[in-house]
Amino acid sequence: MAFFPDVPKIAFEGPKTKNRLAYRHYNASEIVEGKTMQDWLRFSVCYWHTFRGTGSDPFGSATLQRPWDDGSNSVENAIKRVHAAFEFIEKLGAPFYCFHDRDVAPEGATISESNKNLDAVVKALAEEQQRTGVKLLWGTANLFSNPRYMHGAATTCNADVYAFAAAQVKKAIEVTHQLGGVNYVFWGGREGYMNLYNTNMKREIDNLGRFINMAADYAKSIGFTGQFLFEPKPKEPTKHQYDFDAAACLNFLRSYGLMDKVKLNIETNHATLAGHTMMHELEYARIQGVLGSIDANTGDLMLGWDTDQFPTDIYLTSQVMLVILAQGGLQPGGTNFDAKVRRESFEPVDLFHAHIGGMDAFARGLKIAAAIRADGVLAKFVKDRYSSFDSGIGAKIEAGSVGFADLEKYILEKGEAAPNQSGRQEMLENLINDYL
Ligand code: XUL
Ligand code: CO
Repeated sequence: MAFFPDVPKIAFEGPKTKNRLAYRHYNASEIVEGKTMQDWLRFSVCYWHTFRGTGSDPFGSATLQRPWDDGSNSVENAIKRVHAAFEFIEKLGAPFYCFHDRDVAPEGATISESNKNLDAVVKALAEEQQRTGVKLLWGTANLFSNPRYMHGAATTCNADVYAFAAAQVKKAIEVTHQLGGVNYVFWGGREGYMNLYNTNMKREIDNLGRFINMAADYAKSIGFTGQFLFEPKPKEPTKHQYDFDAAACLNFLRSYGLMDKVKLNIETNHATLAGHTMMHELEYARIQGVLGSIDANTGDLMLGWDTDQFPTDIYLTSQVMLVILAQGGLQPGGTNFDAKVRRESFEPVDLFHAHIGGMDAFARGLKIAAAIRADGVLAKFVKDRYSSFDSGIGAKIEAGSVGFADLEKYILEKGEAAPNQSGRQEMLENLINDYL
């Protein structure tokens, strides 16, 4: 049965095509800097927005037409949805997908029933992975929708809820492992607080540290070798999320002995909500060796919440790809479209337009970033800018061979510092425009 009967397999037709259901730039097998576009980009479709999104908002109900979905919470409906999802992913030609446990299978009245439902749907997912060759980029557990998690999961004040969350994550890691998932994600959900008057922050963060260590121990015990990823987000749903940004997550990972066990999954709209650019967050993670994967989307600078729009801005994708190329890729991570179509884009074909646009924007970003790197203009400018640290007193500072007294002696003898050179920001911004 075809769920998208009017949509053929999406092909690369080049920038001149008039066909809106074709790639203009994403050519999976094209080589850029020694690797295929597919390998650099490792695109992933997210199950929650793309197959569970309804278009409802606080002011109105569902708008999205999903003819394969009967709206029920049955396992049968969930399995039918799996078939629609894999037809979509296969036609798009994305190599990966991602899910939360509760996106793919309905929660039951007890955890045993939920696990049973999940097993039934995982069987269908495994069959579809086998049939199509689509792979699981990451799995995760939804520890925020059920009312039991109102105070958080690993940072809850209710020890039974903590145990419930542990049982849920244990199962989610097991199914991720079973499906050959190459990463497992922890996004904070409700791990944060609304008001310090009722909150023991130290206890909450310590318990979160214990939770992630237990998860890592369990994953190891069952032979799961995928990468664990933390996903920073500064606010929403709680006012203060503990995983505020890459820097806060790094502090957490270092404090709880998790640096060699967990990397980061950086999301554009989360970066901007934290008052950072995506490029800043990516570079911060990269230089510390923890850039694991990305959630590709974009926010709206006029709106202060997580709008999760599909990325179409070539400046943004070029900046993202500059950092990813500098790291030599994201593997085993990838580029997951944690993005949703607007509620006004209610037809199934809009899912194709949205993903094609995002994939083409990233493919262009990849080509633009590679061209900038090939010319070496930015790299040369930055290298020259810091050249005073390559020799003389600068080299001694970086070698750690001088202290404050030596530096004072040096500058007393010299009298004044060498003159500064221009940062040339405007010239560099103009130069980047030449590549777009
Ligand atoms: C929420 C968000 C999540 C995570 C997975 O803002 O980004 O969907 O990516 O839990
Ligand atoms: Co995300």
